[in-house]
Amino acid sequence: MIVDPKIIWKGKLLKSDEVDKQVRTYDDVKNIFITSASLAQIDKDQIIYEVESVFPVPQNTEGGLFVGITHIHPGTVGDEYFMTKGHFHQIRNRSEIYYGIEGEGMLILMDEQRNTWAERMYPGSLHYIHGHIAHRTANTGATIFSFGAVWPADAGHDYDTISEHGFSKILIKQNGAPALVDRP
Ligand code: M6P
Ligand code: ZN
Repeated sequence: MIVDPKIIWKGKLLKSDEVDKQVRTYDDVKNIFITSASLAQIDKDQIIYEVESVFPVPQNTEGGLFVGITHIHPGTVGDEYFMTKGHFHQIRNRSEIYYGIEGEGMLILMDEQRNTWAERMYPGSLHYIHGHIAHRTANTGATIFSFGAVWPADAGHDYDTISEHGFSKILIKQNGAPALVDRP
């Protein structure tokens, strides 16, 4: 038997019978930025990023994989680039693959000792995110930054650790270029 694929992933298009779509506005994620909302001068409905995902197996299926694409809009809050919330995996040892598709960005990584570093992302760049490493992405370009992701269905997202303590470094626009600096 020969059948058509159930998922099409072509550039920044992810197509399947059921694509889950999440839209994160500034109002949804304003707390991830150090810059206070009163100084930010940014519309609360401004879209910061969108995530489209396909879940071929139920959540928490051991051995299963999920696939998704994230589109981060261009812009800054103060001098902080638009970015994702970022997370550790709930099951800490679960790894993930990120893959640059369009535009340019940065992958910000932090280990459990709070050491933070970053990798440039661009079309064709592939990033193996080891278990026990928190990950967040930022758009450092002037156009939409899109990247793909593949992660274990049972990894889960631990957002709480990040929303409590943040990453130890933040990515800011300094003289027009990205700089990773200590969180004030
Ligand atoms: C990638 C994957 C998803 C994640 C998304 C946005 O597509 O890692 O699991 O949801 O990025 O990142 P976050 O959930 O941290 O906002
Ligand atoms: Zn993840």
